Amino acid sequence: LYAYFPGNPTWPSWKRDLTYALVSTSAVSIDTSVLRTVFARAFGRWSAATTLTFTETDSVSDADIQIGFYSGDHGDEEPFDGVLGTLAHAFSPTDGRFHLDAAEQWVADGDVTQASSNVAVDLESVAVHEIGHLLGLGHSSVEEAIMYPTIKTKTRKVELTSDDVDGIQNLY
Ligand code: TQI
Ligand code: ZN
Ligand code: ZN
Repeated sequence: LYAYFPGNPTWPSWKRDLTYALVSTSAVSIDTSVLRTVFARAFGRWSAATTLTFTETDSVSDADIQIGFYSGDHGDEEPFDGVLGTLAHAFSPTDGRFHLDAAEQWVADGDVTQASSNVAVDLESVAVHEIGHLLGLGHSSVEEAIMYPTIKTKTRKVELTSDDVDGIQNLY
């Protein structure tokens, strides 16, 4: 079953059209255009299940959600840890911070299940999970769910399950 954060924080009911900005991508070797496509696809999976919309903006200060790649200590209380371990984190509504560990071997297009490296991580899979947190979902007990708390490396898991959909539809 899906879960929420303590107190069930959500984006307010007057804000159903959310914006996001890519604020720090220089620490990762993926083209910005490719990153844009991957994040747009990940947000699209949640907008398809709700009345929420997500639009990329160039104005970082106006963006509801700020996405960036960082390594090690990066100014919050949760430093990244190098290859594997923590891959990314996002904060509950309405914080909007979504950070990814620049030390991971992110796969943004290709097929992660065919990667020669054992530490390749599928960017879209992690993004779909972290967007769930940004919107107010905690971790699910359903192993197939996007919001389940573990994922195997070299796995692509991007389709919302009925558990994820029930969870988000009961919030929005
Ligand atoms: N990052 C953890 C996660 O997103 C960070 C975290 C732990 C967290 N507890 C939390 C975030 C509670 C919000 C609320 O779950 S992670 C997965 C998964 C991670 C893990 O790097 O371990 C994914 C990031 F679920 F697959 F294991 C993305 Cl998809
Ligand atoms: Zn962070
Ligand atoms: Zn999580």
